[in-house]
Amino acid sequence: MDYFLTEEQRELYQLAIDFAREKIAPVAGEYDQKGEFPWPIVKEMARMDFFRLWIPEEYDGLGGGVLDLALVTEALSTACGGIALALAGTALGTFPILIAGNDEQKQRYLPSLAAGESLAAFCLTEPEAGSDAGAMQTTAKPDGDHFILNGTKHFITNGEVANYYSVIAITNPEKGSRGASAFVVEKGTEGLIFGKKEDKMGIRASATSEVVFQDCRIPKQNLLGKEGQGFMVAMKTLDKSRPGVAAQALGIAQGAFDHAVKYARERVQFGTSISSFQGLQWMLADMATQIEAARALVYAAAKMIDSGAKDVGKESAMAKLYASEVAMKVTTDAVQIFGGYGYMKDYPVEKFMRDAKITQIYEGTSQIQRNVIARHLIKESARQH
Ligand code: COS
Repeated sequence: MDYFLTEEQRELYQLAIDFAREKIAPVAGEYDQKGEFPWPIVKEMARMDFFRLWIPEEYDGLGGGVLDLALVTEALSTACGGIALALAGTALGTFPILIAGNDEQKQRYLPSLAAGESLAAFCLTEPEAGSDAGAMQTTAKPDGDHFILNGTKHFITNGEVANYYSVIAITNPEKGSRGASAFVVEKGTEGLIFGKKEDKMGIRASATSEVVFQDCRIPKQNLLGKEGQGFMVAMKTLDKSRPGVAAQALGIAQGAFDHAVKYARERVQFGTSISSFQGLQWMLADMATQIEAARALVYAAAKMIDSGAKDVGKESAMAKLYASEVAMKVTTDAVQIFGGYGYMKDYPVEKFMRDAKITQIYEGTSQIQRNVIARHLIKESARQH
């Protein structure tokens, strides 16, 4: 389908697809099996300038937007959603700096992130604050020219491998989530400790770990925006990043579909290619249609964000909800088309199915996306009537 992308965007997508085929696909299985962070591929992605995409030109970026990032994330995810996450997770960690950082902070952090010399992570989730992000307990106490952070963030993408951590912590406990503030904590700061490294079902090439703050003292200059704006910064970050998860889901679905359709052509049962059976044809037709519908929603949400639209929460949540549900459905159907072979690790589709599952969970579960969408719908209706 034609989404009327610019010539540059088509080239960018093709570049990333070629990269995915040549550099990621051959090693995706090995990284998945070992659960290892793909440093050599990350270095190559940096050489391809993928980390510059969403960073403004004045900070050594390419000045692109969420759509550019989505195109590359989708393309890389057709080979491995876990490896693509090194990039998308860094974008997520960078967004609070872009949203709330001052020029000095941007100058300090963005150029090395743009070059891919540093990676970023976003620290919001805690053991007791997942969907209810406002229930976070990590504190940042003012102390002269510093804040002292204490608490545990967990399930942090790029945990341990990142150099800069965008952290949301409570500065005014009396105000609950309205008393949260956003900070950057640099790797190497005393009291920034990496805890348990998670052993995951899917996206196993992505590093996920606990990030613990123990009397972690950071300068006041590391506060992003104003005190009390942290929850708002977190929500705006998620509004901007959810189309990226949707793009990851889309790529995973596309990758699984490509394998499934090829297999359906080649596999012979009852003396003929299984692709000649109508039951299977209808599955393929539904999978392709769902993928295309997800793509339309993801690109539209990304374009809306890039246009500077003020409130993108609903569209962003819709894209993430729909694309992640499609990813789960399509990858499950791909395993079904492969039959018993699909269930075996010798074939690629079971990995796509494992990788798809997280897209329905992180950066807000499908249930939370529905809550966000419904809140917007009800507010819009109240405004109209
Ligand atoms: N943009 C800007 N501000 C926002 C916002 C958004 N998208 N969403 C909420 N806010 C503001 C509200 O306007 C409100 O501000 P005021 O106090 O000034 O009115 C404040 O934030 C609190 O909002 P709300 O009362 O709606 O927050 P809730 O605690 O009810 O939580 C949900 C809302 C459930 C949507 C939020 O907790 C959420 O997104 N949870 C999922 C978190 C998540 O995705 N976690 C995954 C890990 S991150 S990788």
